[in-house]
Amino acid sequence: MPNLVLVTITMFSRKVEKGLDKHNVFADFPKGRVAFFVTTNVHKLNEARQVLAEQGLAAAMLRIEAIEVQSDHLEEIAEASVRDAVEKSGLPVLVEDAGLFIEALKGFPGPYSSYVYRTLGTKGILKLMEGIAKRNAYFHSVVVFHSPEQASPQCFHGKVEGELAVKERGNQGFGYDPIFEPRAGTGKTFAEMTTAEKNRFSHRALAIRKFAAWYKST
Ligand code: ITT
Repeated sequence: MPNLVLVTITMFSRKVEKGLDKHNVFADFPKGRVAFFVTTNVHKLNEARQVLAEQGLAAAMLRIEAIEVQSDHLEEIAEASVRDAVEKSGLPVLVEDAGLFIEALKGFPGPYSSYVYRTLGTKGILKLMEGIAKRNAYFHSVVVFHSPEQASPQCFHGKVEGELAVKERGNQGFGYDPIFEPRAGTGKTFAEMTTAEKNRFSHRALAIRKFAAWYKST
């Protein structure tokens, strides 16, 4: 296992060192077990990394072009990606698929959150919601772990209920963070919170904590 980890760190550092704060990414490597997180999103990695560190686990970003199937279910999308990532890397890996589900829009954008973010963006969502008083929404995260030794992927879910803001607020975080206020918070949007604050409430932190508990027990 240690050799495998070292080889992977070298591959990884060549690909991502430009876009990332080296200290953040590499700080936890020597601590013990490593979770290889297949993602293109540095913010997701950073959030997961902090939660995993609380549990004494290290996180490494693995940039693999894993397939993303079209489906109405986050779990199906994440499972297909994780199987593909294990096949391509030969490593035990973690994949996450998340989405924002808006009740007044019958769950839209949900599993299409990535496409909708790239096309309509947060401003487009606010436009669709203009004049709508019922603003409840939730984020759902599905974290899936799979490894070459495992028969089938293991799924962990996290959900956070909240409200859609009327205007974008805050400049931290990413994606829909400026327009989402978690109900359990103090009225701040996720983008008005530090990563540590967001991790107290977020869908991703919940799912990653469930994964960490399971991973440590295996
Ligand atoms: P991957 O490479 O891990 O797939 P991604 O950014 O495409 O990174 P997802 O498919 O899981 O991540 O997320 C779908 C979209 O939902 C994404 O484009 C984000 O804009 C948004 N999203 C996911 N999690 C979010 C969060 O915690 N806060 C705000 N927006 C989020």
